[in-house]
Amino acid sequence: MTNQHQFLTASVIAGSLLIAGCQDKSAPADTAATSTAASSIAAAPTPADPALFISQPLVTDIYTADPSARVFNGKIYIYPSHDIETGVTTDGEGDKFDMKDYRVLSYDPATGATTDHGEALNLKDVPWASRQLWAPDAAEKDGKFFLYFPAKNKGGIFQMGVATSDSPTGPFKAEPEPIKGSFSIDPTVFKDDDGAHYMVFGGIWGGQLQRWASGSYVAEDKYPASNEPALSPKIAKLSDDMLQFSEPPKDIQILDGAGVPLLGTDTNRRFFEGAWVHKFNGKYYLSYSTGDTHFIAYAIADNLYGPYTHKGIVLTPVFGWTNHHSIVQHNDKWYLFYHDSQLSGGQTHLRNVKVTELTHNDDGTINTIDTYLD
Ligand code: FUB
Repeated sequence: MTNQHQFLTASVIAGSLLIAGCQDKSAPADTAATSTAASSIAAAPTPADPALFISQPLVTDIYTADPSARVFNGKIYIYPSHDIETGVTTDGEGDKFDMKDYRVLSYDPATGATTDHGEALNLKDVPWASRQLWAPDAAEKDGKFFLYFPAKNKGGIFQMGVATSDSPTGPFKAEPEPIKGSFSIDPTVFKDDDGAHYMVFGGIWGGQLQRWASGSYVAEDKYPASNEPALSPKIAKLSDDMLQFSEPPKDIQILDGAGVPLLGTDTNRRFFEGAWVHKFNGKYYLSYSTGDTHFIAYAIADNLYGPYTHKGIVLTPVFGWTNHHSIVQHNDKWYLFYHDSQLSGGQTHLRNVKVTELTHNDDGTINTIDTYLD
C-alpha cells in the first residue's frame, strides 16, 4: 500500500465515520461533527488521481453506483443507481442519496466500451414511491425484463418495486403498488438452475432492516445486543409472473467457521447491505457489504437458503464510504462490478461504477481484490 493510498483510505474511512455512516445512514452520530466535515468536503470536490486505481470509471458524464450486472442474450447490462447532487443536507436516513431515476448501461469486455442507454425509469412514474431510488437489479423471464428497485413509499418506509419492459434497456413500466410484504433495500434477484427466481434483500441503518425485527415496521431502531446474532439478509421466492413474493421472506443465516452465527458486533464480517448471490461449482456464494467497515465479504453454502459460512473478503475498502458490487460470469471469465468515489473526489453520495476481473481458486475461495494500485 502506497503512502498516498494509505492517506486516501485513512481520510475516507475517518471521514466515513463522520460523513456517511452517521449523517447519511442514521447511525448513532455526533451530528455537530458531521455537519462540519460534510460541508468542508462538499466545498472542495477534487477528483482522485486516476493513477491510484486498478480500474477507471465506466462512464464519466454522470455519477453511477451500486452496479448490478446481468448477462442477457449474451451481453452484459449494468443496472446502477444514478447518483445526483440534490442539495439535500439533512442528517440521517440516507437523505443525501436522493436519486430520481435509473439509467441502464451495457459493457463490452472485449473492447472495454460502455454504452449508456438513457433513462429507463423515473421516480415520477412510480405511483407508490416518494423518494430515494436506491440500488436496483434486473431479471429476465420468457423474453420479458424486470427491474427491481427500492424506494421510500409515501410514508417514508422503504419497500421494493418492480417495473417491466420488453427490452433489457427499458423503458420500464412500474407496477402501481410495491411488492406485497417487501421492505428494506437492495434487492438482488438470483435465478437458480431450475429457472426459479429468488429475491435476496435488506440493509441496516438507513436501509431500515433493524425496524422489522418484530415482523412489522416499528419506527424505532432495534439492533441486536452484543451477544446476539447480527441482523440477517432476507430471501423470498418470486411468483411465476415475477411480480410478487410467493412466500414470506426468510432469514439467511451467516455462520463463522465454527458454525456459530456472526454477531451484530462483528462489524468486519456481519451483513450490512448490498447482498449478491452467484453460483460456482455447485455452491452458492452470498457476498455483501459490511457497511461501516467497508468490505465486500463472502460466505458459501450448499443450499440457496443457507446457512452460509463466512469465507473471506472479495473487495477491500474502496475510495468513498459505501462499497457495493455484483459478480457475473461472461463467457469463461468472472467480473466484479463495483463503485468508488474517484470522480467526485471522495464524496459519499457521488459515485462511479467500475469493473475488474474476479478469480476463484481451485478450493472455491475468491482471490481478494484491492482496487488501489500498489
Ligand atoms: O445507493 C444508495 C445506497 O448506498 C445503496 O442502496 C446501498 O447499497 C449503498 O451503496
